[in-house]
Amino acid sequence: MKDASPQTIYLKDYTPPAYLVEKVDLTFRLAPSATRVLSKISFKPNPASQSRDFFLHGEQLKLISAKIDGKSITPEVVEGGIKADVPDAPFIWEAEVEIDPAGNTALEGLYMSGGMYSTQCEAEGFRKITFYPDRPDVLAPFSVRIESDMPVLLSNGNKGAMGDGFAEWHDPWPKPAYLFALVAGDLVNHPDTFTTMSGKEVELNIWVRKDDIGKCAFGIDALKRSMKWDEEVYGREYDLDIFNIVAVDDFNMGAMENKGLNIFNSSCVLASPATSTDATFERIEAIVAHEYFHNWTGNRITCRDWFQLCLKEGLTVFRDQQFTGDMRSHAVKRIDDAQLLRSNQFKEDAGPLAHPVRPESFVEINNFYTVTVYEKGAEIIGMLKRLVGDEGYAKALDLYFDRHDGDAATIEDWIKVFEDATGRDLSQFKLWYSQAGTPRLKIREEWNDATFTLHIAQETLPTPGQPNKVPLVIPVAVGLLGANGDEVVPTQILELTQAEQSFSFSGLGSRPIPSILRDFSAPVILEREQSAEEQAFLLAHDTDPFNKWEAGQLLARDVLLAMIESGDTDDKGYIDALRRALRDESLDPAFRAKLLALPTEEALSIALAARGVVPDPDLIHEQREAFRLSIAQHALIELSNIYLIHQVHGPYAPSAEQAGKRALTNAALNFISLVDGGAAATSQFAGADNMTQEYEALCALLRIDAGQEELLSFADSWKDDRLVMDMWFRAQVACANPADAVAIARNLARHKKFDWKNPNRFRAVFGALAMNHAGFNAIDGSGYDLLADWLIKLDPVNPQTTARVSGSFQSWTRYDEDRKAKAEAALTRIKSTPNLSRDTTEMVTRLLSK
Ligand code: B3K
Ligand code: ZN
Repeated sequence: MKDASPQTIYLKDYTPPAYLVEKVDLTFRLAPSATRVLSKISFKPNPASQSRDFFLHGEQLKLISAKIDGKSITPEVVEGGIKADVPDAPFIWEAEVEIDPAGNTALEGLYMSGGMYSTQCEAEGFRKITFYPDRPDVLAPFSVRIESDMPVLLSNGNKGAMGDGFAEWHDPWPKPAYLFALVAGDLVNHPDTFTTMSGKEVELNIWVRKDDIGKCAFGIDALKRSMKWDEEVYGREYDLDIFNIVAVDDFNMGAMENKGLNIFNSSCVLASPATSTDATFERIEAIVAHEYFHNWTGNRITCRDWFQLCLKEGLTVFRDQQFTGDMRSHAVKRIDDAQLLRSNQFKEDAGPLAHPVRPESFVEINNFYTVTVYEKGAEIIGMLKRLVGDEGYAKALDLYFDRHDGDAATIEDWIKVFEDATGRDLSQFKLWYSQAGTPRLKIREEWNDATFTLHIAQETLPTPGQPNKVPLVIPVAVGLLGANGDEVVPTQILELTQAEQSFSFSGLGSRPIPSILRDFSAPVILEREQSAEEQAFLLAHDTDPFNKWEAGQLLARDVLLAMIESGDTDDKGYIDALRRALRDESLDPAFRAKLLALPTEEALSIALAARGVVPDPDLIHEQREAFRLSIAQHALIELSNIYLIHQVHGPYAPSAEQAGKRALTNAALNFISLVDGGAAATSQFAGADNMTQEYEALCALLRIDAGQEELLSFADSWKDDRLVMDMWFRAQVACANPADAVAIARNLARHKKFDWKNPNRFRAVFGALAMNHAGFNAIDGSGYDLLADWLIKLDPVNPQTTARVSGSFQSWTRYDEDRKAKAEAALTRIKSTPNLSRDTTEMVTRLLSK
């Protein structure tokens, strides 16, 4: 069977399926290189379609036999599948195919790795399992029988008959094929139960390899908290008798929300204090929640086509963000989300990979599981909520679940429930889904006659395929502060709808200081002249935690930009302001840890490019390091105090409270290490009784070019733990001095434990290299060349991971001519590789398009 050749798919060409599926029966006779899949599928003509062409997707399948209504047929083999003549009435399709799970290194479809079988079908992997209308708008109940001598045999839905060498599963909820899953292996379970709001007891399990059984408790607890939260906050109850999670080592992404059988990258579910950092615990909590929340936003209500991906992803990310905020700190979560959006999504929006939250065309849909679709998709929902208010949002969501349960829905359906629930016209707001690029708001202030006016102009720069932009609806949360720090006008939402607009506040006794875009109320860039005094004032007095943090960031950014652009080393009062904030014990430690994070080199590079300056990665690194040293020297008292006072004593817990303290002390440790030669970090490493303290100390040492002994002892302690060894690989590249980063990555790729076919390990080295800004962008092009070599090597094995990591080149046009020429040569070399996958071809073509 031939794979589909590269072909562009357009949203505007959507047509409903010609045939619907009423019921699917599958039997799997598992064998590593020759698994047989028997399918029996009830089809009926779709009254909503004019077409009577019967086409089933299928790739890399060996057809053994096919029947229609019990009569053998020979289907016509076409590009990407088969065609057959079928009756113009309901009929039964039966087929037997053979597939090769052991040879499936792409990790899409049914594959075998580490001795177990597992699946990944989203977006279009089911067609590698059997012939089927593999599109999200074809929904059906599935019954599955697995025949194998593996001890544990799992699929979606509720348990059916089980016996020696077989297991049957039945999923009563109609679902698209992308939510199908099967797992077979020598696994053990960490069991639990959850009683739903209507009193139904649900069996819960996390299935892992024997050695990992001690790493499941946190994941199961996160699952139970997610189930409860979705009942309490969204009124959503779980709908099967059982919910299974399986941990898999070789997995292309974080996790997958298959109905009743979530499959997780083991790095996103397995945790223990000795082997996982606080950041990992938090990430696991969020991903477990995210996948669970998909049961309603994604599974019960799915997407009509893959252009609507943000319908399930944007909403589910928004829900997991709310959950994390409720479990931990809303203020810190908002800062984290804004940082991620700015560093990754704004970058995507500013480069050759920019695309709308709802793209209008694609070649390979896997290339569109992006930070734009996910995170900007979530921001759009946050804006909607701000615009219609909490009550309006709750009403709209209830209507969405009532109206669309069981549907394959669209963004139009989503917008319509908000319009119907709130009476608001959202036609202009909807442009957020179709217009790519980050809006820039230029702010001008005016003070006149006791009236303060904000003049706001919005502009979005052209992006690929979209030269002309229109004004969007932008909720700008604004509060006004008096000179003594009092809030004279509390937060209100200004609704920007035009290219230029003015908003006045009258009856004020004196000129206020505005706090604009509170809580990061919209995913936009603010462009305004603001004095260092005003920034320091807001850092000290703003009642909005996001803008308080933001003021510190802006102040630091402006100092750093001046250092980079003109060598001006005046810190403009930043260090004093920072010291005051560090001493302020009324501030949450987790929040103070955020204050201590300087803008990243990447962020500075973006900021320079936005000013029309060609960034020099080496200079950015050098100046940022110089500033870090200056902070360490001048705030040493505060940093040392913090390091002492906020140490956590007693047994480790991954709680927000303890994690906040460790985040603060470890942020301080990174500065202290610049002046104490690594003494504190060395002793922290030696005395650590949990991975957060151990790993953070190791990173602090690596950042000052020390820690070689610690690296050895770390590897020795953790050589048998895959996930910890991923961290060992990653830390060495991510924390390396940029001058050494490429050589370190090159050497690590020769290490005997560098299992490059494992996506986690590959990303640990090459994902980390791309994150080492000055290292990856080395002037001699060695970073680009090394990455290109490895992408070319990985592509035939695993196109999806290759394509994803190729995105590391997305900012190549930002730099000087030398670097550009080298990056272009590396990309061209990838593009001209014979038989390059469709995934990677699409990515490098987009990266190279000017
Ligand atoms: N829906 C999956 C991602 C599938 C990616 C396919 N390349 C995980 C998630 O977003 O929850
Ligand atoms: Zn998702």
